[in-house]
This record gives sequence, structure tokens and C-alpha cells, in this order.
Amino acid sequence: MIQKQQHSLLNKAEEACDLLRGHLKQDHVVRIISHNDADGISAAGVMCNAIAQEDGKFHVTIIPRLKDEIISKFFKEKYKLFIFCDMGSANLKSINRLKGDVIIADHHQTNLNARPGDNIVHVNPHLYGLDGTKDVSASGISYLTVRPMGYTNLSGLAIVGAFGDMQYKNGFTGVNQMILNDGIESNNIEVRDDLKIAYKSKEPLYKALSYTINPVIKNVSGDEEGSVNFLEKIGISYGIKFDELSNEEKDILKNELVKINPEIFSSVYTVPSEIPELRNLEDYSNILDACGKNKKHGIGLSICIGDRKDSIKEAQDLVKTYRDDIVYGIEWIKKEGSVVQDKIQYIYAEEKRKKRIMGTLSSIGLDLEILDPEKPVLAMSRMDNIIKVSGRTTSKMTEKGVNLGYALENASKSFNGSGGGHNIAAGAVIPYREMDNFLNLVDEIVRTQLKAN
Ligand SMILES: [Mn+2]
Repeated sequence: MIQKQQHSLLNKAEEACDLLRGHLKQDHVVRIISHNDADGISAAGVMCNAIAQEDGKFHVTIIPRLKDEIISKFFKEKYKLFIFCDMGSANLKSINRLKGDVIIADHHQTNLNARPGDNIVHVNPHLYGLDGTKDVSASGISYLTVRPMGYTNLSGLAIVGAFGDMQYKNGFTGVNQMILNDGIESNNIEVRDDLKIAYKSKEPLYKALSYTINPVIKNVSGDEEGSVNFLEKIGISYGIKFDELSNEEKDILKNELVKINPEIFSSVYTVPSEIPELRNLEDYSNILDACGKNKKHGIGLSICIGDRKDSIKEAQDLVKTYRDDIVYGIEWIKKEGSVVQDKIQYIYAEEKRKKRIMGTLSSIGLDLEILDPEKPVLAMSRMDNIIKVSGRTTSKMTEKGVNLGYALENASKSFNGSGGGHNIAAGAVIPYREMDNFLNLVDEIVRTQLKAN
């Protein structure tokens, strides 16, 4: 069944590829519009690379969100082919009004009854009953679109986007798995088991371990002192780099880390022909993620299309700042804790450095258990008169009935705000003066959800 569905998706992608090829033959400049996160940037990167390798020309714009008003600006543009990556499936009607042909390479939920116009080739896994949340990202859909032209060398970049959309969990599945196999068979991607310590060859061990948040290591991640203590306890000098350890020491370290979190030793995906900074596809994805979050998507895109000099340095500084902020944030939560209500807890920030990472901090806090995993966390960031809310909980709690998407949607509506999302992670925006009332209402809704279960 799945194979048949994948086959239908591949057929659609091939149709899109034919359309692209036709326009390239006529020397048309391809207009690409994509999303500003790691997946969107790599999706655009996949398209641009393929077009460049076909000696074609492109014009790319990276945007935070596709709205109908934005599409209407493209009405004036005289391009013969538009490609929307990581977006577009929700805007078929407006896109239909574009003058040129259109390829939509998206993986978000789409209205299955909406019919695309004749000018649109709509490539989306949901149309074939495939899972766009876990099994393929937009960079993967872009890859499928250029795959018939033989670009297996772009499989790595397709996987970068899948990492960006957090589709990796104990391995890749579905279309992602297929793309990975393309990469392995064509000798572009290598997979091996390794210790997933951040900045392993760059930073002294205690620092590298404290920077490691994916996966988290209890009492070590985000905690330089905890990291030093851990290394001293197992008899390994903390000031040297991982590569300087003897094989015996590496084994001890590995065994002790695995005891804390088995995921620390698992599959690592690399493109050996890349420069060291981009070789590990997860690192590559972190670099694009940092570019996106800092509104430097231009740098991210230049990296994807081949800049291996200035952009890398600048992007790495962004990643470093981000990691430093996370460590700073974990220290803050450890010291201050959260404000605990009956069934939920919250953290609150006005400081810019904290505000940009509140959602991530909540997830890490729950993983590290410095925040009580039994209570969903609401991270509240104040922006003048409004509060931006990020809600996070654990799968254990969603199994018990918690649905944050529903809770935040309903509670925010009651106070003239808006919100929604998934059961495990959701967001909302509410007026600042209603913060306490909002928190009480979410607390009540979560209590009801737990009781009903
Ligand atoms: Mn995406």
C-alpha cells in the first residue's frame, strides 16, 4: 500500500520535473518562493542547485509565511514558472490566479477536496495518504521533483531539511528513508554509529558536553559545572578535546554517557565530500536553522548553493550565539524554576535573549527534568502589550489526555487572542493584561482533559 502511495507521489513529482525541464529548455528564469526555516531554505537550495546544474536561471525569495496578499504581489510578475516550496498547499485559490505555470512542493496539510487549477502541479504527500509530518519534508519533495534529472548528489540537502523539521526520531521513515537510500547507494551519504557530542573536535570536552542538547544528558547539558563533575567522576580530564582522548578513555566516556541516555550513541549522517562544518547533516541543519531564526536566510541560501567561505563563518557565529543562549537559559531555569499551578507550570521572560528561545528551553527543561515532566509548560514572552505563549508537554502526558493545541486555542479565544497547534506543542498570542486569567483557564482546561481521560 505504502509503496503504491509513494509511487503515485513520485509520478506527480515527475510531472513537475517535466514542467520544470520544459521551462528550462525555453531559457525561462524560474521564480522560487520558499519558507524561512531550515527546511524551506534547503528546499529552495535543492531547486536552485538542480536548475544551476542544468545551466538555468532562478530568482529566489524567502518569506516567513505565505498569505494571499503576498501572492497577489506576484500577480504582476511576468515569470513563466513559479515554484512554491514548503508552502502553497493552503493557498491554491490565489495561486491559481498567477499568470504562469506553478509547481507546489509542499508537505503541509492540505484541503483534499480543493482542486488545483490547470496551471498548477501540486506535489504533496497528503494527497496520497502519506505522512507529511514525519515521512517527508519540503526539501524532500523538492528533491523528488528534480530526482528524475538524476540529482542524487542533492539527497544530502534533502535530508538536511528533514532534520530541520525534526522528522528524525530513532531513524528516518517513509520517503525520507527512500531519499536516504538514494544518497547511500550513490555514495553521497554515509551512515555510521557515533557519539553525538556537539563541537566534539573543536571545544574542550566539558564545554562540548555542556553544549550537547540533542540528545540531552541529564546534569550535564547546559551545565558546565555539572559537566566538569561528571568527567572528574569517571576519571577523564575535562580540559582536553575529545580527539585527544585515548581509545580506552573514549570507550569509558561512551559507556558512561550511554548509561545516562542511550540515544547519545546512535546514527550519524554525513556527506564525506563536504567541508567539515557541513559534513554532518544535523550540523548543516542547525546552521540553516540559526540563519532562519536570525533573519539571515540569505546567508543560509548562499551556503546551500555553494558558498563555502564567508557565509559559513557568519552562520557558525549565529549557531554559537544560539547555543550560548540555550546554556544561559538552562542555567536560568535551574536557578529560578517555573511558577507551578495545579496542573500546569509557566516560565516568563521579558529579556530578549531568553524570549527567542522560550519554546526550545521548555522542551529541553522537560527532557532534563529540571521542569516537572508531569506538568505542561507554558513559556510566556512579553512583547509590549501582548504575550507570546509557547506550550510544551511530553508524549506521556498527551497519552494521559493532555492536548495543548486545543487548550491554547480555546483559552486564547476567551481573551481575544489566538492560538492552536499540536497536542504536544502549541502556541498562542494573548493580551498582556489577561495573562493571569489565561493561565488559570489553561490550568482548568488541562485539569478537565486529564479527568476526562
Ligand atoms: Mn517544512
